[in-house]
Amino acid sequence: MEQVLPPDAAAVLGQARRVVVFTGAGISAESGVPTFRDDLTGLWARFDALQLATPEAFHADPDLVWGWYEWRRARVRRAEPNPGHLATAAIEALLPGTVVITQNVDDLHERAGSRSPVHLHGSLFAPRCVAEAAHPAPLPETVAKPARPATLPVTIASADHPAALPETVDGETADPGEGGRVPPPRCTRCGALVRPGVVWFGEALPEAALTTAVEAAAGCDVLLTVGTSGVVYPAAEIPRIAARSGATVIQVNPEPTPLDRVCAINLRGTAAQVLPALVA
Ligand code: BV8
Repeated sequence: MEQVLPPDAAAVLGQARRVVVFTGAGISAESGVPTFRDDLTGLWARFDALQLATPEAFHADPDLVWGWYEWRRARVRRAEPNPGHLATAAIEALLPGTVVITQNVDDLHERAGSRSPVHLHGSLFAPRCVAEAAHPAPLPETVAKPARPATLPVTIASADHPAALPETVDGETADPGEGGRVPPPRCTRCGALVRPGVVWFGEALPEAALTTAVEAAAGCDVLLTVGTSGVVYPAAEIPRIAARSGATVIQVNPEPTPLDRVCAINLRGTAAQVLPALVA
């Protein structure tokens, strides 16, 4: 059935009652945070991000992968939220009940004022012990000191594994630059390696986050999909679930994506240009 395009995205949003904003790496691009499809630079230019963001890569070369995440954390710490993030927070303020769902592992939505974005792929700022699942019981008395002072940029407490990780040393990110391999710190509880608190390819998404996202997509009347190529699953199902549930899906992306065909409105522009116009 030929989609009858609603008159205007801002009007559609203005009449919406339950909105979901679904974001990908593109919303952070204008903050200077590279997307997954940008060419990697420096040491990592030899790799595809899809290769580095895997448990196998970390197992094979923890220093390389940890260094990549330190470099990314440093990039995010130096970045500022852009008008796309700020407009997303403005939509939440205008339409209470708006759910922000992000594939991104940066904290730019939070720093723009979004209250509790649903992180489907975890966070750069929540490293955790690789053996976390192995510590359901009270922790062993012996506490292995990290092999060397942690260079971790943030307080890395993990709810399931409290006080298991080295404290912040200097609060600053140890930016390894373009070519830095950085040995990951050790868990102060069990001595195992600390890993990035993100969901790697081949790993399951956090169940609660995915359930919240699916329920929000199935129950919204408008879903804004912003800055995602729509090819990473199961996250890429979220806009499709909204469309199947009868929501109006509006895409903001300068490029065509596989999501074009499920979108009632395709706004060919960048997040920082288009989103503020939607809430003006
Ligand atoms: C899993 C964290 C199973 C790490 C990331 C079908 C069903 C289920 C799984 C699969 C499936 N088919 C294939 C799979 C496997 C795989 C997958 O989807 N592979 C892809 C490559 C085909 N999925 C998985 O492995 C998932 N896990 O399935 O586990 C399982 C189940 C039970 C038990 C055990 C196992 C896990 C996927 C999560 C991977 N982790 N991130 C990290 O960040 O380091 S995904 C990673 O890609 C990022 O999170 C990123 O956000 C995400 C998606 O990319 P995008 O956000 O879309 O970014 P991208 O660069 O691609 O595109 C940017 C877009 O922005 C572009 O369109 C561009 O035009 C646009 N843009 C650029 N500038 C702007 C802009 N838009 C607006 N404004 C701008 N200025």
